[in-house]
Amino acid sequence: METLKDGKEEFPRVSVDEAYDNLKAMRVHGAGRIARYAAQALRDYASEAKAKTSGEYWGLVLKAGEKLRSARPTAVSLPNGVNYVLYGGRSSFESGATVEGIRTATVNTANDFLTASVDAVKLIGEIGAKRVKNGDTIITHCNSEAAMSIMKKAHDLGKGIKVYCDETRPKFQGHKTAATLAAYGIDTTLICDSACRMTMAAADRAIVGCDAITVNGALVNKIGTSQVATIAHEARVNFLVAAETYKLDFKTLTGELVDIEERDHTEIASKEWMAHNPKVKFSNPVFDVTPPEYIDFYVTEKGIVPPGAVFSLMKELYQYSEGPQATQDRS
Ligand code: RUB
Repeated sequence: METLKDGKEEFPRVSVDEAYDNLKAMRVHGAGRIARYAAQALRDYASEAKAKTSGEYWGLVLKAGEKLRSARPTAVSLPNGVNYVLYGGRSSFESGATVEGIRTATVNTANDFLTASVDAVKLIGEIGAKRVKNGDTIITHCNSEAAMSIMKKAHDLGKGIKVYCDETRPKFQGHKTAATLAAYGIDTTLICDSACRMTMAAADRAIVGCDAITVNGALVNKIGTSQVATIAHEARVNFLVAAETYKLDFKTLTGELVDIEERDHTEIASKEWMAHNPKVKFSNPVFDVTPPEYIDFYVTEKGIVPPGAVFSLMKELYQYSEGPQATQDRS
């Protein structure tokens, strides 16, 4: 999906239904981007929805938010982004505002989120690049804007880094990462996922992105990330995770688990092959969990966070979160 070139909006304007379809089909992917895409679609819907009463209007906006939230289950950035947008409108609705008042509050909060999300990626780059040494060889997995922000900034600082990108089956997001980094002028090599252990011998650091952070400091990210982390651990290679704080999964505070998305099996075998091999079963989980022991630290827009400090950070930020947890007793 192309971004708009006018410098104002990251994504073309779409209806909520189109946004849902594009998210589901992964025409827009990556945790930060899907959050901003949904926030922008919800903002545009809220800016135009027609209703006679504030109750009716708010009901429509909530329903649109619900639909967007349900497009992909694992990346918590999606519900967190949508809930952030709804937070502004809800406060306004609950204080008895008119349709126009709620509309303005919702649109403004959405714009705040979009700006904060883009700023966070930039800040993560600045903070993370300080942890990269001159001449480092880095391994990355999948396609993370936040992880690439660190690598780009390290390159800008003249650190002369080299990057190996895992291809990241089954959807090959690593190709996109390799193309982006090479176009940026970084010395980039694409490897197949199975070459990760062989390549790790030459690496100084692994840097990956994040779809969700659980209360115990574990990372949920694209399938294969935990293999990279295990291999980095074995080779005593520094493993860091670039993550905006809206990837904290607050529901894990109360013991809920992160739902791992299972996608269509045609992503791993063609229909024809399946028809020829009717006895073969398929499994296509697209995210996995890396235990906190294998993570050196998270790089967030608020600074470096070791996995053991995630609980404290969640507690600190909890009061600002919105969504199912916002209706729970916070005492
Ligand atoms: C993308 C993926 C990325 C994270 C972080 O998965 O796992 O590493 O989303 O990306 P998918 P970012 O392609 O299935 O969405 O740093 O851009 O938020």
